[in-house]
Amino acid sequence: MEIGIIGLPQSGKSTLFEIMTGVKSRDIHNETCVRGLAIVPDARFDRLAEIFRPAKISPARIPFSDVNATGEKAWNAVRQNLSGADGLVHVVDAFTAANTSEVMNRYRRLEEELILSDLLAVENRLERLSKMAKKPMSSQDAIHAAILPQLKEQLEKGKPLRELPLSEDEKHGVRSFSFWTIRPELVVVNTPEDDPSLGDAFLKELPPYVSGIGICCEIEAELQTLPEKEQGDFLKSLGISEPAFRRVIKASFSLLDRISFFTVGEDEVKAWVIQKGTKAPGAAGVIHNDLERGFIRAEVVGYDDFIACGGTHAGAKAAGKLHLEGKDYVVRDGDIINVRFNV
Ligand SMILES: Nc1nc2c(ncn2[C@@H]2O[C@H](COP(=O)(O)OP(=O)(O)OP(=O)(O)O)[C@@H](O)[C@H]2O)c(=O)[nH]1
Ligand SMILES: [Mg+2]
Repeated sequence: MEIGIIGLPQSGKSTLFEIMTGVKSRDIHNETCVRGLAIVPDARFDRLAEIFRPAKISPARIPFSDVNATGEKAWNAVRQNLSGADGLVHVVDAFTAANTSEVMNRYRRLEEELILSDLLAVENRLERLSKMAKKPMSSQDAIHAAILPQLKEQLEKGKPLRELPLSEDEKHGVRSFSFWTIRPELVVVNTPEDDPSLGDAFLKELPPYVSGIGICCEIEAELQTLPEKEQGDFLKSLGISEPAFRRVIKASFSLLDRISFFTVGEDEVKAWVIQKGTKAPGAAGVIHNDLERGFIRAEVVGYDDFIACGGTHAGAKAAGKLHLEGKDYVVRDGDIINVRFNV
């Protein structure tokens, strides 16, 4: 799981990356791609940590990648380093823009480049397929020949592939292309310090299926240099309940269809990240292979039930909210789980 940060040169990609991960990307000069983990803000996790006061806390984290390359090499570096990213954060510079249409043009410029790059890949492949039309096709060739024409049509309309209603099988069939525009994308508009309305106006003009968030990276970077108490006061003075970078991380997390479940105890309270729809043994396997191999049952209580029952397992059990679940149980976001296993 990984989120790649993309954007035109000097749009604020590294600044955003640094705020989210704490890794000073711009000070690292010998790596073209810097990776860092961002803690996923989760009020439920914080509450559980408060209740258990464990020796160790381990919140959910997601990896972000920031590509440090400029000039001619930049596009190749982005392509090489981000082809494995599952989702994209597209940073758009509004802090040097005069008006909304300028921001929109910048956003479109990169989107169009990505669409064109995907279109070239599709056309190349279709051309090679047409040249070998008389030879027997491999199953991979047949899959590509069946799916690619509709992708081509979509891209020729100037539209991203993610808007096509492709089945999971079809997506799987074209996985090896690492298409840019098939991956989920979050637009982050970097707004001017003195005029957040410019970012808001741009976000309103985006089509409804595009998700976007406004942030002023400059202010939030400054905010992080203050002691925690002063950070809170500063946010209050701006009438903001939470810094925008936290919303960017949360939205990136949801972008990938991930959810978290928790394991709790005096030793450790930990949030585990799984794909939505994962069944109990698969979730157990994220904790440890042995737990999946020797899975017997999972003791499960939903977060809200747990809190409503006084924040203890005894309370949840007495209220009939602690369930024993088997191999077919689909884990829900916020489940507190204890795996029973035998190896
Ligand atoms: N005024 C203002 N300046 C910003 C903001 N965010 C970033 N900058 C500045 O813009 C410049 C570029 O920021 P970076 O974060 O390095 O941008 P980048 O997209 O990583 O740049 P490249 O990697 O060179 O493409 C830096 O000098 C930042 O300090 C902002 O919100 N407001
Ligand atoms: Mg950079």
